[in-house]
Amino acid sequence: MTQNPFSTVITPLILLIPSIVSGYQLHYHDESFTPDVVLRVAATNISRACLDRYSVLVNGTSPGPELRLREGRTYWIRVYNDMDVQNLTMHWHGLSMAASPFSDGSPQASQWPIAPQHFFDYELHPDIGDAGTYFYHSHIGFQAVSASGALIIEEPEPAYEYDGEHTIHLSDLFEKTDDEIEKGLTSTPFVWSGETSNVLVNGQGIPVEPDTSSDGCSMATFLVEPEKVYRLRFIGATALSFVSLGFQSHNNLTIIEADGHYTKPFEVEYLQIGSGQRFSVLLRGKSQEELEQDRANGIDQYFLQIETRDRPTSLRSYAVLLYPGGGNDTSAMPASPPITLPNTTLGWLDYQLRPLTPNNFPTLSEVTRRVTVTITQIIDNTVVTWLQNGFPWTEKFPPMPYLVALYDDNISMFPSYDVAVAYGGMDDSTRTFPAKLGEVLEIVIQNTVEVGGILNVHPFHAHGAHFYDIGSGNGTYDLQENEERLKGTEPVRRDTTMLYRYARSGIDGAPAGWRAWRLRVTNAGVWLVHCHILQHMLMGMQTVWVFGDRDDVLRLGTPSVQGYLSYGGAAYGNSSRWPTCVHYWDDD
Ligand SMILES: *[C@@H]1O[C@H](CO)[C@@H](O)[C@H](O)[C@H]1NC(C)=O
Ligand SMILES: *[C@@H]1O[C@H](CO)[C@@H](O)[C@H](O)[C@H]1NC(C)=O
Ligand SMILES: *[C@@H]1O[C@H](CO)[C@@H](O)[C@H](O)[C@H]1NC(C)=O
Ligand SMILES: *[C@@H]1O[C@H](CO)[C@@H](O)[C@H](O)[C@H]1NC(C)=O
Ligand SMILES: *[C@@H]1O[C@H](CO)[C@@H](O)[C@H](O)[C@H]1NC(C)=O
Ligand SMILES: *[C@@H]1O[C@H](CO)[C@@H](O)[C@H](O)[C@H]1NC(C)=O
Ligand SMILES: *[C@@H]1O[C@H](CO)[C@@H](O)[C@H](O)[C@H]1NC(C)=O
Ligand SMILES: *[C@@H]1O[C@H](CO)[C@@H](O)[C@H](O)[C@H]1NC(C)=O
Ligand SMILES: *[C@@H]1O[C@H](CO)[C@@H](O)[C@H](O)[C@H]1NC(C)=O
Ligand SMILES: [Cu+2]
Repeated sequence: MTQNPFSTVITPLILLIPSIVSGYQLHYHDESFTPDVVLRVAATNISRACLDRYSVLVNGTSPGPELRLREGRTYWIRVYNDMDVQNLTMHWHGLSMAASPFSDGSPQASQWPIAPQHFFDYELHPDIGDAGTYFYHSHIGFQAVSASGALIIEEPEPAYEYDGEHTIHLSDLFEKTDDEIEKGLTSTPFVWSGETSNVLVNGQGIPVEPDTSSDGCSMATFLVEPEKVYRLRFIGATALSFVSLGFQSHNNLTIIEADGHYTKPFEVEYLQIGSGQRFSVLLRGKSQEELEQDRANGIDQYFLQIETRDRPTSLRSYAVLLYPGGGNDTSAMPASPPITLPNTTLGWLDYQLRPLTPNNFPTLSEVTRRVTVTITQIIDNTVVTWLQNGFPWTEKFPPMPYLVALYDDNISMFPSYDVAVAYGGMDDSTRTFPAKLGEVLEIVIQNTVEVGGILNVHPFHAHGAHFYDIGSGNGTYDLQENEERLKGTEPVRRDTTMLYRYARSGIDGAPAGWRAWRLRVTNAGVWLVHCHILQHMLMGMQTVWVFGDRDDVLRLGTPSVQGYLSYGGAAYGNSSRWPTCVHYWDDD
């Protein structure tokens, strides 16, 4: 990998000096252009928790470097695909209103993937009010199991006071490679990925199997000082795992943020985090007296205990909370689990969190349309596929990204709103859910029992908008009943919430639990709504939503976007070509 791929003089084929097209500036990002952040993505062998695995890494580590951006300004993030074979995109998880039209990082939805040995300049603009906890991750195949990192949006004055903070990034560690997992899940015979072998904290951990050598690996540590208040930013960057977690002897955790939005303080003893979810909690360090008392009883450090839920077996892993002058043993798990975490997960926080400031929750009378997304499963020649309203969606489905097709005037890929409305929300031929700007949707994700009578949980994530979460329940969604439950509550805006399983088994195809959201449709574009479990995504559990009609979506004007319309097009740089990019927010 060369540090400076641009050592030779380059003559672009088409010289595109800043020009204004439809009000947007087109810029040639040559050496005079300095991105705010550079990320280099490569695939290599890496040992984590004493397991060697060929993994896609951002800047050589997993998680990749933590990014800290400020709200209210524009950033250019240059992402290099230094891999030889694999495609890449980078998604800014939760920054739904902050990505310029081609910058959301969803392959075959908002952009062509970044071809091997190419790079792409993402333009982000976190708005005032977006301050919070996010993460970035690849959106291709199974890459996000390792290719992810914390993305923190900072504000001048946080809404809560604290003395310090720690980021707690959770990820899974699979023994099989991405390639083996992808092939197994998508070809005949179907082969499951296997279960996670560890839940890592900031990429660290020790083997969960006690007979495995843990030479050279250790648990993550978090240093806290007595009586100081810390903001702990939890990031659910797991591929599969839905975890419950809590701290030994520190059971007053105050939730202050969920998925990038502040909440009123809400005290809990433990957290549940599904793939894609984030929470900030305040934790106060013990007093000097309490620490001394504990030390007299032989306790000089405290474990963060993490347990997976709703899988065939529960896996337990740890990190360590340290105090100055206390113990610092990061190589051995406790002889027995220091805390007991509830083994049920149903309905956690539902109807309970409140927004810190009024958030314009749409009442039932404002709802213009209800769309039910019914999830079913089929098995065909051993291959297991998830369907939404009868169809799967994966990045392999559309021949080109929808946004590209729309700019290319390819009418066959533009959804018919009328067809969709007539058939329950989805236009079958494009497999998209269109909505008009100004609509207030109620989206119900309705689960059904899988083939063989089993059930799974699904963390559902929305790109493009934060929805108002209006709860979940068993069986089939009942509007009147839920409206009763919503009385006196103030739903918060989230981007990932859980579809629980209310039983371990049932009758194939029977309704088996729902999750409901309300959504003000304001952000024109092409957006994915999908289960955040990477395996399920590969098995078809994704949907595409098109917000706005043609003119709303095509915000940039056709001539200016040419470089975005082909795989490896002029908006994508490589070692002999600088990219030409539309500046959506940046007007310099
Ligand atoms: C990632 O690595 C590149 C070069 O290796 C470096 O220039 C860049 O600053 C790094 N990015 C971050 C966020 O640390
Ligand atoms: C990674 O490790 C595997 C198994 O040990 C080995 O076959 C492979 O060549 C290694 N790949 C690289 C890029 O080092
Ligand atoms: C990369 O993406 C292009 C465009 O979608 C596709 O044709 C190609 O097969 C992909 N390559 C791999 C290795 O998946
Ligand atoms: C829990 O912590 C919060 C914030 O530090 C504090 O306001 C509250 O009084 C504590 N609750 C208990 C029961 O100690
Ligand atoms: C704990 O030990 C590790 C490794 O020995 C060291 O890097 C770290 O600074 C220590 N931390 C504290 C708080 O003592
Ligand atoms: C939940 O945990 C308790 C012990 O803590 C155990 O007795 C019970 O069987 C568990 N329930 C399930 C459904 O696993
Ligand atoms: C338009 O999209 C369809 C897929 O829906 C594709 O088969 C066709 O080749 C595209 N046409 C053009 C001109 O790109
Ligand atoms: C959910 O409904 C199913 C089917 O009626 C029932 O078997 C199951 O016990 C219910 N689960 C809960 C937690 O109530
Ligand atoms: C860079 O992209 C241009 C245009 O697609 C292509 O002609 C050239 O071969 C590419 N260079 C490399 C090193 O891939
Ligand atoms: Cu799922």
